Amino acid sequence: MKESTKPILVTKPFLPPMEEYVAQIKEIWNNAWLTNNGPLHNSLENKLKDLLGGEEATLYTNGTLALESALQSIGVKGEIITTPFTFAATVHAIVRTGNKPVFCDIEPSTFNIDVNKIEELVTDQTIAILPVHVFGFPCDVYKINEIAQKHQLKVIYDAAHAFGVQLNNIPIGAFGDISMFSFHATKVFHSIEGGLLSYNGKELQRKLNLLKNFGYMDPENIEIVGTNAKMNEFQAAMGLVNLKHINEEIKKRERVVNFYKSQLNQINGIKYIEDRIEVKQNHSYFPILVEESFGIDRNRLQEELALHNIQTRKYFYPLCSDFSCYQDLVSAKGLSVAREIANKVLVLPLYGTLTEEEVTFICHKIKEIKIVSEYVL
Ligand code: T4K
Repeated sequence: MKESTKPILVTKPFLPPMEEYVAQIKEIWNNAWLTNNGPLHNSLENKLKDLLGGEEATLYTNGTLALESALQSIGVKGEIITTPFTFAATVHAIVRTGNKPVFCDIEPSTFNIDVNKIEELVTDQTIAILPVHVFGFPCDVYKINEIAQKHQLKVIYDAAHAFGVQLNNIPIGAFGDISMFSFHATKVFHSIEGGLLSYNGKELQRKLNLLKNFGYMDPENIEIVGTNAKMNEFQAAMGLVNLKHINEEIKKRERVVNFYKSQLNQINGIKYIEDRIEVKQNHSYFPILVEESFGIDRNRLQEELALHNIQTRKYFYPLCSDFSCYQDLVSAKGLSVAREIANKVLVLPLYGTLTEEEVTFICHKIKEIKIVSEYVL
């Protein structure tokens, strides 16, 4: 099989036809309004409100600041139970808002927080649970809701990967108190950089709008200690244009994922997360597990694939709990399932324009690497 001359990247941002973006940003020149809740920002916010599940939606310049605002909006500080199997931003948001992260192990079938291990971590300091719908696979939102009700905790979902995901025909942002979506360039839906909180209630909306704009009521009144987390008009323009293409992009990704599965299911030692009938997925990432029976470990497979110009990522290795800034926390110990998954996981290239030839090439190389390793051993 012919080698790839260009690197196959782990992800490629979706880019709409350039003329569509140019037409959209012409409006910015007409309006002479660049940021601070401009017309494109407001239009995008309204459109997304109806899609993501909450009654209200607030746009941000990125997902990290959105998550920080969500945590600040709780109004008290304390311990927040979260997963170690996530991007650093999840845990940083907890600490940067003056709270303490408490790591909970994950479950092997979804890589999400293990709902059977949350309650043993609840103390009188606990204020919230911050689960992540990692790779867009939904958490057990019903059980999490039950635990939160019982202990009077807030539930803030990190739904950074979960744009467009539905559970039992309900948009994923309808669950919990607040859900944060990331619109970073590498996400299924993006606005170059961007983020959004989906939630219910006008009072919370008022608070979040203050938090993202310096706490600014009017030129002479600052009510709370806010930040600057506003999405600008160029970002909103990209979001508006990309929104027109999102359904098609998700369909294309679904085809790529199904094609991967049809080839990988013949390889002993490669596992992937199975589809669930009640979940409408967005195919944001394609993580596989490299089991012992594959013959070589995940790191070797990644190195070998790189020699053939195939870029993969060890999302999420190391665990957040193993970063030097978090490893001394009591809850950073143990976490045996998360540790095992982090040691086996490999995210394969996935984007709408990835061709069947490229997927065939990647799968062929995985098979070839396995055969050679068996021969050498
Ligand atoms: N919570 C979770 C669970 C998250 O995963 C994230 C972000 C957040 C919170 C925070 O949301 P934001 O504040 O970011 O909105 C990337 C992203 O920067 C980050 O947004 C994302 N998660 C994380 C999982 O991945 P890197 O350092 O791995 O990305 P990078 O630059 O190596 O790019 C990945 C691939 O994409 C490469 O093959 C190159 C390609 N690429 C990338 C960009 C930016 C392009 O081809 N073009 C591009 O413009 O972090």
